[in-house]
Amino acid sequence: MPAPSELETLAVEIAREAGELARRRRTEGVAIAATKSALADIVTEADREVEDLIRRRIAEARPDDGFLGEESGAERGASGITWVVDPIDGTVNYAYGIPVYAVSIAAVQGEPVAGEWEALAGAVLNPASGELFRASLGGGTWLGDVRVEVSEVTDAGALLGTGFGYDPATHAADLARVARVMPIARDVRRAGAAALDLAYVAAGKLDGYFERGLQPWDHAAGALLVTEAGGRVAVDDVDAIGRRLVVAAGPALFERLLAVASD
Ligand code: LIP
Repeated sequence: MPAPSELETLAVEIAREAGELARRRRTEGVAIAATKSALADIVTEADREVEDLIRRRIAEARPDDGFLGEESGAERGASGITWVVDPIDGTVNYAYGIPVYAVSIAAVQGEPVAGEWEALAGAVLNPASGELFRASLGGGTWLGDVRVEVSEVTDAGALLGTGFGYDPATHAADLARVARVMPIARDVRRAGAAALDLAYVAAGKLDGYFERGLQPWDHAAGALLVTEAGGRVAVDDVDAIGRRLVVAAGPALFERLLAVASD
């Protein structure tokens, strides 16, 4: 089994190349390729092209590993390691030209199922800002070459990130969740890219994050960033229609946030 640090180095190298492709395609103009779970759930040609690049680079470097990608699906490997990839997290931002999107790459071991795997390494890169968050199991979380840690919440309340599902039918429950959380918040941010929201919790740029409805590739890398930065992440709560609640925060806030965000 390779050292987590080796997997982190590979994730960072591929994220950089994939991020440059995504950034370049954005400057050339973005074409919507299709809609998926709902009209608002779009995929661009760049999503597909970036994931193809990531998948090829991983296969070249580690041909026996498995792959689980947002756009091209799952393929089991023989090594016990699976790469969980969102080529462009924050796709709607990307399509609108809002510079808040990320390449998210995680290497996990065990069953490639959220809540069952053990994350070994992860990289989350915003190609528009150049912010590169990276972590490996036991190696801490880094923003570039600066080690980062989750925040300590102040008396002013918590600055929280969240998000809403693509299906309008889920928005009433999403808004009710925000209403339940507000009493412990100083404010809420809805940036539109879960991987970056989680990276921001890891770096203390948000005090916490909560969202129901994320896919495994949205949170695989970001959750490791948070735990390696001293934070806690919950992913086990799945509702009756299969929407997973993800909650992340530093130790001082986590239990309170989990209690009010849960439904
Ligand atoms: C998105 C997440 C975002 C969430 C959206 C969507 P995508 O991922 O990053 O936090 O609110 O519904 O899941 O679709 O851009 O990869």
